[in-house]
This record gives sequence, C-alpha cells and structure tokens, in this order.
Amino acid sequence: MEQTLVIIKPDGVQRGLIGPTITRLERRGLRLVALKLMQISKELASRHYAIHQGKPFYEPLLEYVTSGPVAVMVWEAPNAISIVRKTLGATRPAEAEPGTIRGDFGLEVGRNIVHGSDGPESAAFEIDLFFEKDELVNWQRSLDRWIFE
Ligand code: DAT
Ligand code: MG
Repeated sequence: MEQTLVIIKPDGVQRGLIGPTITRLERRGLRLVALKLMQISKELASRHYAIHQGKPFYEPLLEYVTSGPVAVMVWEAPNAISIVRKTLGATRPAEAEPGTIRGDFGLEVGRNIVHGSDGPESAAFEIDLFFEKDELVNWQRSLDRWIFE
C-alpha cells in the first residue's frame, strides 16, 4: 500500500487545523500509520526542502516551517500520494479548490497550512527523514474491507 508524509505546518497547528486535517484524511479513507507533534530544526528543514535551495522563497520557507510546532504524519492507501495532494489542494491557496484544506482555510502560498509528499521518491525520502522504521504502525481497521477493494 502506498504511503505519504503529511505535515501540518506551524500556521495550521496554531490555527487549530490539526483536527480538521486529520478528520478529512480519515473520512477520505486513508489509514494513519504514524503521528507526532514536534519542532522542526533548521537542519531538518533544510534537508526536507533541499530541492528548493537557492530559490527566492527558500529562506522564508525555512523560517516559516521552523517557527512553531508541526504535526507530522504518515498516511497510507492505494494512490495515497496523489489523493492526499488533491485533498490538501494546490500549493497556492488562491488557486486551491474549495473543499480542499488550502482552498477552505488558506490565502497565501507562504502560509499554506500543510505539506504532502509529491511522488514516490520524495515520500520514501521524507518518511525516512521524519520517522524511525519502528514508529510506523502496521495495523488493520475493521472498516478496511468497506474502504479498500
Ligand atoms: P508543495 O508544498 O505544494 O509541494 P512546493 O514543493 O513547490 O509545493 O514548495 C514547497 C513550499 O514552498 C510550498 O508549500 C510553499 C513554498 N513555496 C513554493 N513556491 C513558492 C513561491 N513561489 N513563493 C513563496 N513560497 C513558495
Ligand atoms: Mg513539494
């Protein structure tokens, strides 16, 4: 089953959007595999966002994601990566569809509330960056047969 990393960024935590984000992903049917509240260090942030190094928004992005606690999660489902990205909405909240997290709760790209891995390689890299192997829980829900084919 495909796994993906989701981060509720400092603005999302401060604004009480941990609950709504988790509720939407649960209701969509994804299964939660790992969950923690933490403060991201500059070092971890720079590894997570290494592909954006040198871009004009890179330094403000590091400031933003290290500015307060974040909630970090791993979710799994068939096609979890693209389903989560669609549920979170477009990177720029102004372009995100209503009904998405960013489209319902966000306005500006520099305060876009959530992160979701953008492909299988980044998902594997990011999950490894934020979690030890033994922090990922392998479990079944009684509802799984009504959600997974
Ligand atoms: P996403 O978070 O949707 O995967 P991304 O990987 O392209 O988007 O960029 C990472 C984050 O960097 C994004 O969530 C917000 C910030 N960002 C991206 N493009 C930006 C821009 N043009 N101006 C300001 N911040 C930007
Ligand atoms: Mg990205």
